[in-house]
Amino acid sequence: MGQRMSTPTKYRFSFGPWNISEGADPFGPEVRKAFPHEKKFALYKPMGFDGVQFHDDDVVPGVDDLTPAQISKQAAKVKKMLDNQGLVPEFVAPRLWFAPQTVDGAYTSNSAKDRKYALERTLRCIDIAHEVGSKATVLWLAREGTYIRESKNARLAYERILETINTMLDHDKEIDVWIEPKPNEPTDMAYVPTIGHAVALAYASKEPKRVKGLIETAHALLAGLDPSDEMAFALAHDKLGSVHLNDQNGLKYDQDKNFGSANLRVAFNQVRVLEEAGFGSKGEFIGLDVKAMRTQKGSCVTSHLTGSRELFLHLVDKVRSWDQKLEKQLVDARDYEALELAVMKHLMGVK
Ligand code: GLO
Ligand code: MG
Repeated sequence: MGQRMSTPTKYRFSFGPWNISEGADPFGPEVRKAFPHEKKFALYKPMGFDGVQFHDDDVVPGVDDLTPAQISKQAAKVKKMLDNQGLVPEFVAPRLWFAPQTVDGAYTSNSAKDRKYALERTLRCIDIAHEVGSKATVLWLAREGTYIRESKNARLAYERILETINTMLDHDKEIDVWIEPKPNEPTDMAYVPTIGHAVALAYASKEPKRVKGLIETAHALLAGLDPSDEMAFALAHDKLGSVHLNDQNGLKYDQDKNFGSANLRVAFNQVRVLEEAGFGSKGEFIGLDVKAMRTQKGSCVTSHLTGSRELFLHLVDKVRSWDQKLEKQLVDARDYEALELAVMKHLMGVK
């Protein structure tokens, strides 16, 4: 697997308040009692998490209807709450998929008025990130795509996304932009479906160093790609801002399953690639984006989060205890059949 880092990384973990959900899905309502955000913050540390991922309206509910002064006051309140708990706001992402103005996309909407809304909301989001003490904003380009190919001009759409990124970079020099690619859902075909697209946008932007990617396991799998290769590509370009570790059982709706639960070996390889590159040693978080099963009882269910974190740490042990000499020997001999069996036995704990 190449060189091992000399000092083992002490991993820090993050998740977003939306990861503690009430179990609604497109076919049925909530099945668990809602749990207020403020109460969620108190859960992080005891669960072994230090970072909070935010949407802009997780920090400032009803952001569209508030004045800049009101927004700033609420963001300061949340900052204090985080400081009190010793928590770090990892990023703040504009929620550009909820409002009526974003039905046909945000930056790529065919309506100039709606594109203006999207840009203004994004710049407010950057202000919120700044106020709350975060260094990054995330663009999950939820509705930047189409249901039918003829409805938008894709070339123009990519130009509009790039123009937006440049405006964001100008707006606040201290906030970096991380793009979270996803190939589909809620649209049929999304723009920026892979990390390759995101990295190309980064290099095309006016400040390539400040534009990175956030890779989610399930999104890479939905694109038919291997998440560890996607991560390796970003790492090779120093463009991995963060990760959303979870899992996905085949090509269906975005499942956000527990990390490693569907593809243990694929999960092992993600940890292997992150470890080898020393990801996390500069303070990067291991972010989770996992959804509790709707069947799970109780108010405020969190075992999907603690379980995914625990699984990650077990896989770190597996990566660190992997026999690299044997790997080298088998690679040199080009005996990949033996290498495969050795990996599987290692994962199963069989000698
Ligand atoms: C949905 C995305 C979403 C984002 C979040 C942060 O498929 O994974 O959960 O990660 O909104 O931008
Ligand atoms: Mg995600």
